[in-house]
Amino acid sequence: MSRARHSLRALLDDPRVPDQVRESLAADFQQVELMLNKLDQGQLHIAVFGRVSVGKSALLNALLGHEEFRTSPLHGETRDARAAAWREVDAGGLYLIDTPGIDEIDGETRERLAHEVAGRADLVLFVCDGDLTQSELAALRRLRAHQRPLLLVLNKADRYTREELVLLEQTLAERVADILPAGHIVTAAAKPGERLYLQIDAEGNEHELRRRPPVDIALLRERLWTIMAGEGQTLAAVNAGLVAGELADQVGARLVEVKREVADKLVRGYCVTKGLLVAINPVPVTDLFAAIAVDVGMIVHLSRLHESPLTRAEAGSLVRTIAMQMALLMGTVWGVHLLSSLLKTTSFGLSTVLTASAQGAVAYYSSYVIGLAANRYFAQGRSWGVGGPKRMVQEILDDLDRDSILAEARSEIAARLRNAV
Ligand SMILES: Nc1nc2c(ncn2[C@@H]2O[C@H](COP(=O)(O)OP(=O)(O)O)[C@@H](O)[C@H]2O)c(=O)[nH]1
Ligand SMILES: [Mg+2]
Repeated sequence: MSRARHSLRALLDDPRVPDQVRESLAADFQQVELMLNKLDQGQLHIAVFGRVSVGKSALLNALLGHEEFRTSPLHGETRDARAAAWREVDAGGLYLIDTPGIDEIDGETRERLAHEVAGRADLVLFVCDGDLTQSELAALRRLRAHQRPLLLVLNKADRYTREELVLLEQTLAERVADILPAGHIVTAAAKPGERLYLQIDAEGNEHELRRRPPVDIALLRERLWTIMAGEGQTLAAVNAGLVAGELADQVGARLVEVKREVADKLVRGYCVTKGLLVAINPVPVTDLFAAIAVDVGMIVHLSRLHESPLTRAEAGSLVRTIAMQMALLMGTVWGVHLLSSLLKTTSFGLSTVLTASAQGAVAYYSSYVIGLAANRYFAQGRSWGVGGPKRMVQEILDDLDRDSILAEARSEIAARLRNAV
């Protein structure tokens, strides 16, 4: 119980969860908060689930002892999930949750609701009123997959004779044999309909009488009491732990994704800086030094993002390793870089901006490759992988559409230059 609570709390307070992720998971986090409150207050939730008109609302009313939820022979009386405290059992801690029928709302909403109900409920009463349909079986399987404790309630028992009921129970037990453990089926009559009875009086005259058979939820009530008293809090804690686990997986996946996005933005930012630096700087040789300084800064920044911080010296040697492979693999581009760097001093004129941005674009491109390679290196836990740095740089170069990146870099740098002048 306290383990579950701790893991939930830890997740909520984890400073590594970026605001962006926190926002996109806001709904889930809210569920965690609810779950925490539930645990703190020792709350337990029992939810009904099932097709429309099987008597879900009626069943909860019967348990509560009053007409809390609206029931109707018409479709769609219950529109969303609602809760009521079941005080008879526990003063304030136990809630009964009514839900719409799984066939009275559209597919997407149904999935969401199923997920919500399954996520919140500590026990699900899957209600049916006869043999199970394919869609009921599918829904039952889905709940089971959520590892939710389930009871199958066969309601409207008053509509069957004793013999029919025995047979029906057997059929149901076989159908759900692979979904539910034995003994998880309970019969009930939440709101029996009127029946016609024949009464013969003292004179031997027949009278027709309309009577309602008595409500019969004794089995279900007894079952619920036992479960709640015996394992209620354990169920709640297990449930909270499961939700926390699911959430941790989701957060983990989102973190990886966001990290990739942030890293890409970061790399591009440095690329533009470097491109601009190279384009603007009038002294050609210092271009290269300044450019390397930018790359080193980028690597240090990336290493922090990956929570594996490097010193500038270490980052410098990483840049050298990658740049060396690049030089070997694409000597011509580096040649152009140097050449254009030399050319720049002599090409002052109308086309300065264009020439400068062309050189800047090359610088941008080389930084981009360095950034991608470093990123991969960090993502792999500071490893180049089996083929070493050469293979990695080769793969990155092969994957990149050089011309479009150069064009993009050029227009971006030219735009900034124009703004700057
Ligand atoms: N014969 C009989 N009818 C029932 C029983 N429980 C509910 N009903 C009727 O079934 C209809 C649907 O009930 P409701 O609770 O609104 O179903 P829900 O859509 O599952 O919430 C209503 O007309 C109820 O009176 C029962 O145990 N026996
Ligand atoms: Mg209802």
